[in-house]
Amino acid sequence: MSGVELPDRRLEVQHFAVAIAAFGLGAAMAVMQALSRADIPLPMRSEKLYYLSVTAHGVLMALVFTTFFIMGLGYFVARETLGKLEWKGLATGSFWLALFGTLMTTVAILSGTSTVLYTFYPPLQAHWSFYVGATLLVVGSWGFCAVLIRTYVMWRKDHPETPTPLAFHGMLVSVIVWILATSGLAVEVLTMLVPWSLGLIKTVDPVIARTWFWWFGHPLTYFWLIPAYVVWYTIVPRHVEGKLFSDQLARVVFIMFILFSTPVGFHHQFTDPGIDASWKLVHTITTYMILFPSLVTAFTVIASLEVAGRLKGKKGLFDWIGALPWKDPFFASVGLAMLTFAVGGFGGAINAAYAMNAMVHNTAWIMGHFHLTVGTAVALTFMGLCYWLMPRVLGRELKFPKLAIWQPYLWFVGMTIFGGINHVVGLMGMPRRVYSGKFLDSEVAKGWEGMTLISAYGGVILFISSLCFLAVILGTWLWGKEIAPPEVAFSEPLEATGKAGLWDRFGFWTVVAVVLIIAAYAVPLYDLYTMPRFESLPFKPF
Ligand code: HAS
Ligand code: CU
Repeated sequence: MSGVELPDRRLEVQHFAVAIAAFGLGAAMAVMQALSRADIPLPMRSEKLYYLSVTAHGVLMALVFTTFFIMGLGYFVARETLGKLEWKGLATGSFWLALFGTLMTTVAILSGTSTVLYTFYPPLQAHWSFYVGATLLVVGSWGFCAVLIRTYVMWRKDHPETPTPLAFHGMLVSVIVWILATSGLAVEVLTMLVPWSLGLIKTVDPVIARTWFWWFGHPLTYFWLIPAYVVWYTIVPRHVEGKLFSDQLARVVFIMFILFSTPVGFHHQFTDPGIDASWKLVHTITTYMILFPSLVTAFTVIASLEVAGRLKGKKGLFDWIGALPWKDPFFASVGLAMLTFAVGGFGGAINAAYAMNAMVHNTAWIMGHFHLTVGTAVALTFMGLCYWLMPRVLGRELKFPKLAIWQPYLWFVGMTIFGGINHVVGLMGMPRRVYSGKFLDSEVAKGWEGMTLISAYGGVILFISSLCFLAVILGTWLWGKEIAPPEVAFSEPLEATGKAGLWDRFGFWTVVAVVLIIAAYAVPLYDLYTMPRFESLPFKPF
């Protein structure tokens, strides 16, 4: 024992542990899926098992790994920047509730009764415990939101003039986006899916359910992304011995996410009937608004990295790039996540264009898109952050440092192959969510058959990368040498912000966001509920 007294981090560690366990399980399923799509004969390979696995993979990675990781990070940032956490009992209770819900949903999936994929679109119907478990996970996450808001309100009372510490500013925005998003999910699950799965109502309307789902589904992606941006803005510049290029720009970016994350859901429903084209256009315009803060982020983070190089004396046009610590596992993860996001984000702009969306919707392209965005920009940032967090939170030196440095590069290569190929075969017409790339031996499938094999190789590289990550995490946790935890320090901006101002008025921006959501959704939802509709009975293919 090094004799260093560590602060109590049980809450954060519990959250990270659940997140990483979900990641490990999700990764094991992913590699089987990639091989199955390439028609490699696996033992017990079947359609039933494939779709069960895709459901588990999507739920564990996209909903469980992310949510628990973000909650853990939120508590960590709150404690480090505001000095303490209020309502700790609620935080602990919410953790157990969310974990209970997660287990309930996972058991429902693994039992084979809830093969509905991570979007759980009706008329596919799951066992009621799938929906109730997911609800408990969300209710648990609301407890987390309440704790962060309460902590902020109490801190603000004592610091009326201080600008919100930027890292917390970002996490609070993520919380607000989550509350706005999950309000739509609550309507879908509580008024439609739960009563339907319990047999209290016989039918549901798939388009109305999808509309509520995408009210939730798009801001969900920013609930994942914003914490990654918190890392890019407030931890990385400091870590590479640079400075944040502009504190003000970062604050504006986060506030724009409150405003424009939610009123955009129809860009997932361009091909859905019953929604007037003019409303799809409105959501397209807001979608292009929400591209803007990411473009600003690209500018600010690149400028901050350049500042780091300049401070080290680099004077050339690009030599500052080589001066960045590419052999440091944390920086390499984030740097590669950023590079990948430049491509994934560009793909997002293509998806958002009505005419181009028609070419890529429901094809493998979409899989490619979200594996570059959530699967790399976000997930690789979170994995890299673990390398930064573990010495600070556990007071242990990273075990297997060589594996830690290889891991992000393997992920990057694996995902470039997997994501790249899926973009290409998507353009050739390969649908998403298919069990076999042969697609019932159809003629058109011959064009992409060999390529699904290459994408499966990408999947195997990703799996090896996941194993490296898990080995470093477990090794460090169990056997890492005890050290005095390094300092937790956030980036300094080139120019400090003076006093709290417009960008700290979170309540006001939330009200504006609610007005925008009502403007984007009230009329189309009214139309959907009042036009003659055809509801559907449940459908269980397996
Ligand atoms: Fe998306 C579908 C549009 C971003 C996730 N998206 C999905 C789905 C998921 C998802 C999961 O308009 C599938 C849902 C399903 O199952 O059906 N997406 C966008 C747009 C953006 C976008 C406009 N998506 C994301 C992010 C996600 C995510 C972020 C997760 C985290 N997406 C769509 C649309 C669909 C869609 C349609 C529906 C398609 C359909 O038909 O089904 C934008 O937010 C993207 C903005 C990003 C940028 C990139 C900025 C670059 C940065 C990095 C800079 C650093 C560099 C390197 C270059 C403009 C910030 C630095 C240099 C060094 C030296 C290191
Ligand atoms: Cu979206």
